[in-house]
Amino acid sequence: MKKLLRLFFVFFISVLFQSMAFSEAVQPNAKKLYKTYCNVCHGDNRLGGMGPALLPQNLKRLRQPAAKGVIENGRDATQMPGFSDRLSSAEIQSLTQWIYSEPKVDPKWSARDIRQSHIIHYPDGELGDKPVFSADMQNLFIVVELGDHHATVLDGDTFEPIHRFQTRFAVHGGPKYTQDGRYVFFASRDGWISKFDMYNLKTVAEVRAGINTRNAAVSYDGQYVAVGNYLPNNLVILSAKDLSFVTEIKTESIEGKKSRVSAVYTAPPRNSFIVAMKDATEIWELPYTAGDGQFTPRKIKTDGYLDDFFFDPGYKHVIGSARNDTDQPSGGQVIDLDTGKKVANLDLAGMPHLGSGITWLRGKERLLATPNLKDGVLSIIDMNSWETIDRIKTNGPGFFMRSHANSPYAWVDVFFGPNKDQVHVIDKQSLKIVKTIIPAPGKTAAHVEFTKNGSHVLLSVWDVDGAIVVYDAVTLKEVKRVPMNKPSGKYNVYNKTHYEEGTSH
Ligand code: DHE
Repeated sequence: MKKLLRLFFVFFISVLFQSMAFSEAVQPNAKKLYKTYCNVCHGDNRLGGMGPALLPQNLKRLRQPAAKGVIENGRDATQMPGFSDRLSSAEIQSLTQWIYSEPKVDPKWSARDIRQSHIIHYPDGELGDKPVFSADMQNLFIVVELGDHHATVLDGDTFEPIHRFQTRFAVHGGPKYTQDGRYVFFASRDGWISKFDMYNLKTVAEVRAGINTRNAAVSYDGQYVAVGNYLPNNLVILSAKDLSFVTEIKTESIEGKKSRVSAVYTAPPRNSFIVAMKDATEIWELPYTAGDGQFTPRKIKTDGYLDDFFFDPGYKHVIGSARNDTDQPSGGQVIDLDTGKKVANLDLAGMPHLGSGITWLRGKERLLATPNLKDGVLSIIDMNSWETIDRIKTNGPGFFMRSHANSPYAWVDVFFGPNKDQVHVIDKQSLKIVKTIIPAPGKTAAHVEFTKNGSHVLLSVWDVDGAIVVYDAVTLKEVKRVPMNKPSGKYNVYNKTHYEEGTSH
């Protein structure tokens, strides 16, 4: 009997080892692989380092098969090497699955972490106070090139690049200028905030303010940078002088429920930041001139979620809409920021992208136009009555919209679908599409910005083999093509710092 038991034990152990060896081959230890191959660049706990954070929240814009391809073959024009010579396909698959899995404990990014990440490349006062090149400093553009994570400073008169420099990985949202146009602040999806000196063409300071960041805003008085984070759930206030940490405001609703921040904006006439919440039915206003360093939020209760914002020119009203919120009575709401009360519901088509909205005058009426991410429809709203006065049919859902007070036209792209290479030009008075431009057949054409005086329009061919295409804003004829690597947004100093009605703020 003892012999039989011993035999059974040996058999059991060998089966166990075999099955362990099998499961090891099929499901290699991703955590161990990460430590060996990824940790050095992507940081402890997948929080990012030289490379981006590898958490589901940060990777949602990259599909799993594409991520697997990056691990196999590397990513062009970055430090990311391919691992197919060292890792088996099963190991790469396992790593891919793991980086898309939720971490066991919520990642933390404390004030201490922020302080420790702070880098001052050039202390205040070390660089000269005069531009190191000659150009109209008000007519410069920053063009973000997503293809290889660079940005280009472009002369808005000659359309010649002046300087090209590396940004952090995946800059998102508009870089924000100080009022004099000397400095510009970038936010990356991984939470890095960079301060760039336009006079000296140098990145002067950087800090990691979060793990998964939405965007940043600069106070009108140039004192503070506010950073809105998904992860952790907070707003971080930095000094605009050197990006040093000032304070953190945990984003908890009136009922004490944690919320991600959808976006933060500056409201110049109000001397405050306005904050959109992802998980709370509230809007926050954060005055920044109280001088007590407290940044106490005024929490305005709203009727439903509002996570995408637009403001009227006087910043009296915020116009908000929710993404994927089917309970919403209509596409959007108008809230009076003084009273905190809703003054109107908006009838908006599809999934509005109010952040890309613009306004213009038609006769005496001020109109608001907003594209939407789901349907090929542009909603036109009278900002006096808040009625939708027109719906312009486009050849597909659009992402960005632009005009200029000096231009008779508004431009909107067709970002999604088979017509993604098209951009419509709309007459602002008749509300008719007068021309559809295809700058590069088959390649996405998106995001325009006007020059300072509105004479020219710069459009992105959103491709690694892409370009900025310059058009005469009146004749709509192409003037120049500047090759660029997946240029996304472009930002004119004058238009941004003067809150031009045809551009985003
Ligand atoms: Fe953006 C601006 C939110 C996806 C490119 N985008 C913004 C802003 C917000 C926002 C709140 C305003 C911030 C600012 O400028 O301060 N974006 C969102 C989303 O919620 C969404 C739909 C999903 C997400 O993943 O976050 C989204 N955005 C994208 C993209 O896929 C784009 C096309 C490519 C990318 O970079 O990821 C993209 N977003 C942009 C750009 C701006 C922007 C270029 C600046 C617009 C401007 O001209 O001001």
